[in-house]
Parts: sequence; structure tokens; C-alpha cells
Amino acid sequence: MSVIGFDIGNENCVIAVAKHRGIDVLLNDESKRETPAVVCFGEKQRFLGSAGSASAMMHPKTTISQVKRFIGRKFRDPDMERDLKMLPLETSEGPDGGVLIHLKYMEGTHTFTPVQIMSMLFAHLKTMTEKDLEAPISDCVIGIPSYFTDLQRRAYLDAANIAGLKPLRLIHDCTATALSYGIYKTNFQNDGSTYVAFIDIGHCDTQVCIAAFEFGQMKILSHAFDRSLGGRDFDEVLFTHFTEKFKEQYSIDVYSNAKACIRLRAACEKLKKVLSANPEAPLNIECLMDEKDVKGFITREEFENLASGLLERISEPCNKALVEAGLVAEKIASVELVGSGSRIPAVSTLLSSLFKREPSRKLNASECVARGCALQCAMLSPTYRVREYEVQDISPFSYGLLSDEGPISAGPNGVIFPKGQPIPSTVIIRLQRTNLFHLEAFYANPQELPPGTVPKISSFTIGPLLGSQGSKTRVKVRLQLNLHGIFSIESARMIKDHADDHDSNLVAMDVDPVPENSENSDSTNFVANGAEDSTNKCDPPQNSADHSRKDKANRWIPIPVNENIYGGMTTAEISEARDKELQLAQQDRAVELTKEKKNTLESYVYETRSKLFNTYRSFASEPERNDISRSLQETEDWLYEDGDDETEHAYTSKLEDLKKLVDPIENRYKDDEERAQAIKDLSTL
Ligand code: ATP
Ligand code: K
Ligand code: MG
Repeated sequence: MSVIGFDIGNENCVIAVAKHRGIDVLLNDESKRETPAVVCFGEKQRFLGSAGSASAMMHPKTTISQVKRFIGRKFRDPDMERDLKMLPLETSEGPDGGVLIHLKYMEGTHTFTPVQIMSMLFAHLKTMTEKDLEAPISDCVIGIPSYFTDLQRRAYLDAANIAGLKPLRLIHDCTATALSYGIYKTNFQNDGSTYVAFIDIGHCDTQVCIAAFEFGQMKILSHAFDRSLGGRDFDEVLFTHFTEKFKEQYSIDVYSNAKACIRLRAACEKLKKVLSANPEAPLNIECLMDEKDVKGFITREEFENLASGLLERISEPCNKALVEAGLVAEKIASVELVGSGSRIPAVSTLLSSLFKREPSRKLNASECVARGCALQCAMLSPTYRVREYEVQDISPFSYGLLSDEGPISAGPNGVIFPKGQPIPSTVIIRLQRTNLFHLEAFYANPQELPPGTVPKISSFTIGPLLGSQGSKTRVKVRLQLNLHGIFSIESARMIKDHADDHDSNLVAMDVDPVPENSENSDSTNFVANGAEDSTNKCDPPQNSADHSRKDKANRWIPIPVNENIYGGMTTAEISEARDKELQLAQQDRAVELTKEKKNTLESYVYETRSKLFNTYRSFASEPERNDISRSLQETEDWLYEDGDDETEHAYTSKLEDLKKLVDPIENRYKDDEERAQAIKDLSTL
């Protein structure tokens, strides 16, 4: 079984695989270690990854980039509206409030959800990996931003599932980075923890986390983020600057022309990169629009002034992460800067003054997330042995639960899992209910969430409680914050003989239960206090409390739980999306195969022609040569005209026709070769 880590960026994807006792990063078709996160619908097939970005300019309205931005988001979210304005796509609001993407492809118009587009990207990365490993894959670990909501995490799982992948874990990007930093290090101080800050500036976002390292273990102390601050925003500063300049200088309104916008944005991104290594840089675009060539120029200093607002914003998540970790900057032993967006020199300058130390770049800035994911995958994989290393991550949000009889709380602030809760965690709540009842999961503290997030998460219908006959029955519900950082109900059970269950002594014995299903017992919390005195009761979740005791599980019988995720996909929708993906992939393969057959025919024509007047010359009569020559010419002409865009069958049958003429000559030639070889062999005896 293979061990694979995926870093899916807004701009670049990286695949890391455990190989030769180490982690390797795979190369794509262009021998690059990063693959553009682009899905492009061409005339007859999709172009994915690097092929997608190569075809983007030809198909601006059917090329989707930054799909990670839309996944699990509301169309009406103001941030989303701003993002969508930058892309030349046709979009609308879906029935669940999400984003729908409309595009023309082949003969029809198609509508895709961001999950579907994401699954195309996943499928592409999967195919790339399978080609490299020469084996089918499914288990993997995928990096996600720490600010991803429950819905976004589920959307990633759905997309992976549609693509035929099985994520063993969705892991926070910075946690993966911290893992790839910590696992090989052995020189941590013996007394106490070493604190390290990880700052990842990508194309669209900034993530910060602070981790505590000790020998053989790593704990995340805090996560902070700015979801809308990344390399892209620096490009946009340049873009705005030059659109204004060009309006004055050339009287052109770049905004009015989709293609010009794409070209200027791409040029600005290049310019930004040049400025990372040079004090000044020119910008030249031929025929940007209205048949006008444009020229511009900017110094690094001017750029830094234009971007000063963005640079300042980087300190916010950094300060927040420090405060939440309960640390001052002086306590941080190292500041590790990753993500290619952080290559702007002014970013290092700013962080140096904030942390009072020069940030270090010990990690491979573009590969550390994928490498960390592969390491985590190896650790979770039963077939792989990795050194003992404990990774403890925490939840970035607080979760609450509402029942039809009021809020249920585990902690002082009315929450079930507070922000900072270890991932994974489990808690058992005890209720008294009749027949059917409902629970609602929600984010308990909207301030922790990225702007525009709806606090409602999911609703659960639990029951029926068979045999309850209108009287209250004791129920235990096991809630979990799973390894992906998703809130869910693991199971619900009711007491079997509720009629005999009025003796409070019996109750007291029962509230110290063992797990009905103890497979995750290492990170499970068990209710461990006295008799029930209230209807809604549960205990503060703790990580790693193991109170194993012999089960009396036979007294507790499972009851059905129906989960409804707000904005999530149903099983039927997932399987429909899978069918659609298979159909699109088949279409792509058919087109690729046809292209291959066409290429084969084309090369056959050229090769045969050259052989005809060289190696085959003395094996064909003149009429034969003339006849074949004519056929070759006809085929070549056909290939450039009527046969330019034909079916696979048309190419193969043309090839067969030619072979019928050429094969006899080729056979004569081969016979002669063999004879010559035999004579040679004889003479050496
Ligand atoms: P995200 O993490 O937001 O999902 P990502 O992981 O794809 O995105 P990265 O590959 O880490 O993002 O970084 C891409 C960004 O880095 C782009 O904005 C790109 O322009 C920028 N970038 C790359 N090289 C340089 C450079 N030399 N100087 C400045 N910026 C650079
Ligand atoms: K990346
Ligand atoms: Mg990234």
C-alpha cells in the first residue's frame, strides 16, 4: 500500500510519496515539482494541472483556478463575491446557497459545483501518482487550511471520494509543516518545550501556528489566519496600480476586457516575483487591448509602499497566535517561513521586527506541507513503520450543541468542544427522552470563524426509542470531533430495560460506562461522574483519558441517527457526481487515444517515406515504390485536411491500408537481414 500526501493549493499542488525510506516529491509531465491547480474545459476534452494552465488563455471562460476558494462557501458571502469578480467565470447561487459554475463544453452547457471541480483536480493528481508508482492508490492524507469549516472539510472528503481517493486524515497545513519540521529533529532541549512559529503565506491566504516540540512529540498550541491575504493580493495591488496608469497613459480600460485582465494579472504576478530578486522591474505587454502595446516600470520601494497595508496585516494573525499560545515573541526559538507568497523580501523584514529575530527558511517552502502529509499518512498506515512520534493538533473553532430541550454543555461557556480542543476527541452526553428527538450542532463562537460563515453546522434526528411508550428513557450520545476536525455523532444508544430503570443506584453504576465501541479508545473521553440529576448532562471532554472497564454494553442498544449537513451533499448526489466524473474522464481518454492514433499514423507516413528511399529501396520495384509514395502523400494530405479531426477508427484503418502495401516490402527486407545475420553467425563459428 502506498503512502501519499497531497498539498492542494490555490495556485500549486504538490504530491509527496514515501519511497526508498524517505519522502519524495513527484514530478509532473513537465518535470516540475509543483502542478498548477487548474481545470480547463477545452473543445473536446478537459485539460488538468499543467495542461490546464497551458490552455487557460485560449479558454478564459471555461478555465477554473482557485477552486479551493469556493468550496463550501456561500455565493452571497461578500468575500466570495469579491473573489468571483476576479475570475472570468459564469457563476450563480445554488439551491443550498453555494456557488455553481456554468460553462459551455462540447455541445452543451454544464453546471458544476466546486466539489465537482475539486474532484477533477484530485482525480488528476491521483492519476499522476498512479502513473509514477505504477499501482492504483486510494489512501492518502490531504492538507487543509486551519480555517476550513466543517462544511469545507466535508466538501474535501466528498471531492476526494468522487475521485476515488480515501483520505485517512485531513490535516491542517501548518500542522503538516510542523510535523515535517519536528520528526527528523532530535536536538530539542530536555527541559521543557521548544516553541516554534510556522507562517505559511500562500496564493490566497496566510496561516500561522505555534507548536511546542519535545523529544518524540509535537503539540500545536494555536492556529491563527487571515483567509484573504496571500500572494494574489500583492498581485492585485500591482494590477490596480497599472490599470490606473494605463488608463491615463493609453486610454484603455483593462477591466472591460476579460482577456486583457488575465494577461495583466499574470504579468503583475511575474513582476512581483522579479521584484523579490531585483530592486526594480519593467512590465511590457504586446497588444494588451485595442491593439496597443503597453509599457510600465516599478521599483521595489514603490511596490512596498503600495503593499504597505497588506504587509501590516500579516502581523495580525502572528500576534493572535502568540496571545492564544500564551507566549511572548521572545519565547519563540525559531520562526519558520513557508509558502511561496512569503518570498517577498518585505515580509521577512516585517516578521523580523515582530518576532525580534530573523525568520528562517530551513524547510522547503513549497514542499513542506505535502511532505508532512505523506509523513502523517505513513504514521496512519498499518503497513508502514515510522518512528514513534506523537502529533497533537487542536480545533480552531468552538462547537456547541442544542437539543429540543435547550442547550447542552460540557464546559463553562456552554460548549461541547471548545476552541483548542485536541483533535480527535470524543464526549458522551446523557439525556432522557421519549421517542424521536433532535440535536443541532453549531459554532459556539462566531468571532472565531472566517467572516461570512453561517454558524449552523448540522442537525440530527435520533430515534425512535422503541418501547419508550411515552415515558422518558435514558440515552447516551457519543459526540466526536474526528481526525479531520469534523463534528459528528459517532453513535447513540438507549437503555434496554428502561422500565426497570428507576433505581438511582443502578443509574449511578451506569454513568461510568466503557466505550460501546472501543476502537478509538486512546483519544476517547468517558463520562466518569455520579448519578444523573439533570436531563442534559455531559462531562468536560478530555483527551486521552482511558478508563477501560468491562462493558455492560448489552444493556445499551443502538438507536438510529440521521444526520443532515447544512449545505452538504447527499449520498445520491455524490454517486451522481462520480458517474459524471467517470463519463468526463472516459471522454478525455477517448480523445487522448485518438490523438495517439493520429500521431502514430503521422509518424508511420514520415518513417516509411524515408525508408522507402533508403533501407527498402532495393526491396521494392519501381511501380511498388511509386504506388506507396502516392498513398503516403494522399494520407499526409488527408491528415492536414479532412483527416485533421477524425475518429480513432479512421486513423487506425488508414494505417492498416498503408501497412497492407508496405508490409510485403518490409518482410522482404527483414528476411534479407536475417539471412545476412545467419551468414555472419556461420562465419564466426
Ligand atoms: P494557498 O496556500 O493559498 O492555497 P498555494 O499553496 O498554491 O496557495 P504557494 O504555492 O505557497 O500557494 O504560493 C503561491 C504564491 O507565491 C503566488 O502568489 C506566487 O505569485 C507567489 N510567489 C512565488 N514565487 C515568488 C517570489 N519569488 N516572490 C514573490 N512571490 C512569489
Ligand atoms: K502549495
Ligand atoms: Mg499552500
